Amino acid sequence: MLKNAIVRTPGKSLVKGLSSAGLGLPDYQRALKQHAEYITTLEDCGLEVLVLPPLEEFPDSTFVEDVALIAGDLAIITRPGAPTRRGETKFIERILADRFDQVQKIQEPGTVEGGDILKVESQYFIGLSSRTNHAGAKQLIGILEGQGLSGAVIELREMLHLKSGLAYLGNSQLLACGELLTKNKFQNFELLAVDPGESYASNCIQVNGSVILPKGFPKTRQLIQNAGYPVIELEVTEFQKLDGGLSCLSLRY
Ligand code: CIR
Repeated sequence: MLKNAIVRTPGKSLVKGLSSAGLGLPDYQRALKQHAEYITTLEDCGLEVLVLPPLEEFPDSTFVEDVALIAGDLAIITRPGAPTRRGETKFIERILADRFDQVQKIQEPGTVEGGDILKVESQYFIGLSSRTNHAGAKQLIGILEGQGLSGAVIELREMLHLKSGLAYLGNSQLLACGELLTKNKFQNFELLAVDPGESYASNCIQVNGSVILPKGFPKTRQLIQNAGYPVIELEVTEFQKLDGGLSCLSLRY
């Protein structure tokens, strides 16, 4: 069971966030409303949510998942590949140092962003992307192995992050799209293929049995419901404009 989530309220500087989506600038007021609904939904799923204040100097800091990974009693502070995001880590480190006995950090020249890390039971898949490099993935796997866990790398060519196109639903079922449908590392899983026209919906999260899905992707909703999971739909359009989505907006543990 997941018990906690950490989120960070977007700042007004959100409009200056990194983006390749080509969907225009986010509307700040709408982003705040969508963020508030995201928090309420996590609470409805049984999580206690710690809401951190905006960090105006870091436009992408609401995507809090990218700067840390929580693995049991250990918090791992990442080292974002995006230079404009690197300074976010010291803020999350302060928060996690108060809550976790052990804190480890990805070190230069390694880069890792949390969006490239997917936990599947006691195993972690790590996407090698423009944000997460070999050195970072190697360090991360070493840290995980020190905890009796394991990690495997997945090479990405098209996606920003691994979780842009992959989600673990539970019961050995992965939701996947695009290049992730053909990776041999997923042989032991049932792959639920997201329609190419709905690829954004691959970034969904399973929280205590329910799947939280972006609103407006009916084929994916049906696919997940057919697999036996209740679906909660949430509007996240303003974060989609910045290549972000449901998983990136929280650290869940
Ligand atoms: C970025 O490019 O870093 C942000 N605009 C979006 C980050 C999305 N995070 C994620 O997929 N885990």
